[in-house]
Amino acid sequence: MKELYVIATSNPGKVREFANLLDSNFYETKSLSDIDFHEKIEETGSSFEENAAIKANAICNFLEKKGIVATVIADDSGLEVEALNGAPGIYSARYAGDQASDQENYELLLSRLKGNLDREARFVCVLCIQKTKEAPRFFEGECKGDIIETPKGSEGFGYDPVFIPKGYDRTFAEMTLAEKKALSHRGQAIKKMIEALKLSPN
Ligand code: ITT
Repeated sequence: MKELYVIATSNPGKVREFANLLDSNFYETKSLSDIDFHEKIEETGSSFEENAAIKANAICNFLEKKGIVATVIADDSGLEVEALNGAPGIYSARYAGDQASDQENYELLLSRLKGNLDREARFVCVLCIQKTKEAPRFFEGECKGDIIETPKGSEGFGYDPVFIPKGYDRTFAEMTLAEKKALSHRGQAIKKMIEALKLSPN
């Protein structure tokens, strides 16, 4: 029987980046809607790691109650901007308010950086992988870059239109999914997880 993996995110942008993660000959992969999980998980932690663990744990408990044995992969991520002392950080998804859109979030960021010549930033992603009843494991990835002044591109999600990775001249929102994955914080964390756990990627 194939091992079941649940990708514990309700962010459609992340879902796209996790799609086809594992070899379907060996694993069955499900999303939160596939397992009928529609609740909001409160992210009350004070680090990416804590929040990733909270999400993985919530889904593990949900699966356990249903008697389903699975491995859960949760992602907590965000953008740390040097000139803003690491903000928005763990608050990236709700920088401009609880219901804020991606555009409202990056516009607030651009307004806070207006006139500032220091544009250095990094994306961080912490994955928490947890099998029902087992201890969680964590994998972290980062991607350094700069915040531009005017948004560019329509791919990706979140702060992608304002972030150019170091050594490149296009934003993440101007890259294909494959190009972004090769460079991104999420791509790096996924690579570490696959290597450490000897998983078979797609
Ligand atoms: P889940 O908790 O359901 O996974 P979320 O969007 O609330 O979804 P986070 O709490 O981890 O997830 O917040 C991550 C935010 O950081 C995300 O909403 C974006 O604003 C930003 N972010 C993370 N990774 C990004 C990426 O690859 N490109 C652009 N923005 C990103």
